[in-house]
Amino acid sequence: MIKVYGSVYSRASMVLCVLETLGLEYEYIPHLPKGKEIKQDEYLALNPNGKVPTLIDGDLVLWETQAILFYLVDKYGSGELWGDTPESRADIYRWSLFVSNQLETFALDLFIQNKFVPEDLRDEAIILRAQAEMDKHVPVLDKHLEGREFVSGDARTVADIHGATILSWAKLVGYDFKRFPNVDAWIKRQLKSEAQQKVNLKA
Ligand SMILES: N[C@@H](CCC(=O)N[C@@H](CS)C(=O)NCC(=O)O)C(=O)O
Repeated sequence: MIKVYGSVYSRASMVLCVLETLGLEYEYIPHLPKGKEIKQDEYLALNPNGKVPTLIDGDLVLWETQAILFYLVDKYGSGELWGDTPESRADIYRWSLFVSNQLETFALDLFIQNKFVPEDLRDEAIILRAQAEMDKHVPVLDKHLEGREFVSGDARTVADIHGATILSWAKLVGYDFKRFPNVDAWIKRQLKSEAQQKVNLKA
């Protein structure tokens, strides 16, 4: 059976959300990002980075969230959450990689600074840079999402689960998405999805 090491409070939530959407059976093995077990030899033998998530499927041991997500929909999606042509898959890769390359670091910086760093120790330079980068790139997504429910094609794909989850980190700590209503609504749709609700119950 597929095994997922990680935590609902980590990037593993995206993997769990894809598994739930596809209705696959899996074993969830809770490992917290701050936990000791991900730095121990047994886990490092699976993922030498000492980070979550890690997926095991038969002989395959896979780390890096996007690689796991793309693997799952390619192998088990039967078209669901995935594209059926090179062009449609390229578009899914494009929007997912756009979020990870242009926005992920900054959404995470905002989340960490505001959630985990005491107010008097927050790094204003990191926060201002993160806000500026978000303000630069989120409008591209907002314009693209005008009149669209999904970021790629006309059905939910792995790019919606991945992208909207990452941007939700910034939303959780008050980044003002009201200026970008299409993105705001897109994130809300992801957070309310049935699969995401099932993932939340594992917390
Ligand atoms: N690029 C990696 C990043 C993995 C990552 O940073 N995971 C975090 C949790 S979301 C973690 O395990 N942090 C623990 C640490 O860095 O010590 C991926 O997408 O899988």
